[in-house]
Amino acid sequence: MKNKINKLTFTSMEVRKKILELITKSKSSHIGCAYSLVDILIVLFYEILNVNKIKSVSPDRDRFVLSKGHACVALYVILSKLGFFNKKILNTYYSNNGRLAGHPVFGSVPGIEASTGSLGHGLSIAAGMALSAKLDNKKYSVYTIIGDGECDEGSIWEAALFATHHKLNNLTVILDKNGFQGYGRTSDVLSLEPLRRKWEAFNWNVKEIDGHNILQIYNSLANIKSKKPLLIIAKTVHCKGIPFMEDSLMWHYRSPKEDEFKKALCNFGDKIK
Ligand SMILES: Cc1ncc(C[n+]2csc(CCOP(=O)(O)OP(=O)(O)O)c2C)c(N)n1
Repeated sequence: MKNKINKLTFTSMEVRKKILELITKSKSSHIGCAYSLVDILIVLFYEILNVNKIKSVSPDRDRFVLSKGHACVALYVILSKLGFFNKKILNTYYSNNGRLAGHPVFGSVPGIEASTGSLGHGLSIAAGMALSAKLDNKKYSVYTIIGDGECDEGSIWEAALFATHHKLNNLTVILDKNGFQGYGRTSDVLSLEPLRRKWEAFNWNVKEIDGHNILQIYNSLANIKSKKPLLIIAKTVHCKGIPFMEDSLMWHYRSPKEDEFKKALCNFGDKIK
């Protein structure tokens, strides 16, 4: 397990470095919220999801929906590393007529199961997929990542009701609790607390983890046995991995300037390609 964790930690550094390069080059946004979910995405795609079935679009594949679609650059980097599409395509991120838009588009590249970005909808889509699995007697599982600010959307709570009503124990939601949304701290804009008790009141099984601790992420996702849908509240840090950019709202929308890019790059050392 120790080796596995070291490998995944190394991969997360590689992914973070590539995200930094892509966001800086394209002058796009959302580095903070892409970095907060990198470790979760890596455990999902390298350890939990049946990736080969997803690649071959098997009807039995697990489904993953990135509900907080604005963080999709992290997903693109991981999909390209896993061979879902040619790495050259990655360099067209955010460019005119490119396939990798600033928000995920269903069918743009393999591995994107839903168009998201308008917040509050990914969980409903995932719940529909989970219900579909039940109706078709299929064994696949459905996973989605939502943001804490995204929980301001009423549709999140409608989907939460729907999932327990239909006993969707094949549905896992990971809530990336980085404490920010577009214009401020989530606690200042619209407080969600007591968050755990709210989801429990909606009859969900709830776990709380450190969203950057690879072992905790893995343990929370492996061998899930529950009669209810599962919500994992992952406490994360906005822009985790670049200390001078961590936990600052600025990095929701701003992209690094040349000097900031160079300073940020120092965090990754020579071994990270
Ligand atoms: C329906 C909707 N309203 C507003 C936005 C603009 N928007 C993009 S990201 C964002 C913040 C979302 O916060 P959170 O879900 O906590 O994600 P984070 O970026 O903090 O990871 C907002 C408001 C949107 N994409 N969709």
